[in-house]
Amino acid sequence: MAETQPQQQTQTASDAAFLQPSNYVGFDTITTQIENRLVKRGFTLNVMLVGSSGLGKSTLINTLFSTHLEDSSGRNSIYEPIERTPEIKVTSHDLLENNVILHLNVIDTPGFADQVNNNHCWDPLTKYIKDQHNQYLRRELNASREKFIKDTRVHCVLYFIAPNYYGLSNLDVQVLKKLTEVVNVVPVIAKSDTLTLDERTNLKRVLQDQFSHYNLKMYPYNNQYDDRLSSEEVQFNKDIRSMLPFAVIGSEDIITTSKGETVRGRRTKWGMINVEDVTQCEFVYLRDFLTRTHLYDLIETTSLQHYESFRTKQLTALRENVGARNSTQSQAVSHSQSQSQSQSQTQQSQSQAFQQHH
Ligand SMILES: Nc1nc2c(ncn2[C@@H]2O[C@H](COP(=O)(O)OP(=O)(O)O)[C@@H](O)[C@H]2O)c(=O)[nH]1
Ligand SMILES: [Mg+2]
Repeated sequence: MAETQPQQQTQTASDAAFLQPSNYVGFDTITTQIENRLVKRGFTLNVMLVGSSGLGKSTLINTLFSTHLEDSSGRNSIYEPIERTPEIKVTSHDLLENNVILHLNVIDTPGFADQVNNNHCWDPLTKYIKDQHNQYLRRELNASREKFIKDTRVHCVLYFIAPNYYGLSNLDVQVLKKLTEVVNVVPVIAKSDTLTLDERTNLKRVLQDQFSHYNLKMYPYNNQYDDRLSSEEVQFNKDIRSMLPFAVIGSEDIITTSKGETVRGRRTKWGMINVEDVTQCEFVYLRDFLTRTHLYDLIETTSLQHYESFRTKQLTALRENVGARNSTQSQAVSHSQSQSQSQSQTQQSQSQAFQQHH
């Protein structure tokens, strides 16, 4: 009995407050146990692609996951119609890497600036995002709740900015304002091979200024006081924010270099671009950030921040509605009670009058 009793040890300042068992108990394996469960279930990531038609949305998502997930709209002849996404389209894929299953849902959206009047063209997007939150909330509040609620909430919006010299258009600003309020938005400069290095640096600076001028909060957020994050993570997020938007190039083609290496890239008249070369574009930074360092944080932030604020608003509104309904009902009841009281008083006086009369 005495050997198994945990005893207090003061090893370092940080674990001074913890009791350390004198023998190995094994509860440290809980991390492996959790990992096994999670790996068995797999992870779900829902990525929404937003930007004008032809900015390379489909190509980039295929490049990111090294898989052909979406058809790109490149044409082989002028007679082929230009493919446009007329409505929100969700495609689902199960990817497997070293035993880990990723249920990836790609939400393709109608291109912006495709219409003559682009007013409120963001409505279907914000509606889709809110509808997914709503569905999740309903499932959560169900009396017979599912063991694992299917997660269709959008974890990340990849927002494609055209490679121009002036930065965000008015439409971009309006759309980004709406989106950044309800979802994690990661901005990218599309087709950055069309910009010279100076133009790219300049455009990045303009965009950074516009983000702060219009107060557009891009992901990762400045969660300095978030106790989930270590100081290194806070610093890392700060470094990433200073790099936004990532200047990317997408390609589905595998090409062979003069040295005989096969790389993912674009062959042009004047040479070739290796998409995975960090001296040529920031695609690798984006991929590492989305898949290797922040994949779980995107999912968690969606749940703890965006969904939570939606949930709070909905439940508060519901409570207020119920409260208002109850108070009208109780007013109605008290009104009918006072009516019946006055009726009984009248009856009483009538019966007194009746008795006096007889
Ligand atoms: N120069 C260049 N062209 C690209 C890039 N990404 C895609 N494209 C081309 O742009 C065209 C439209 O791409 P697509 O992915 O269908 O655009 P989406 O309409 O936004 O989905 C295709 O011909 C692609 O090959 C890029 O980074 N640079
Ligand atoms: Mg497309």
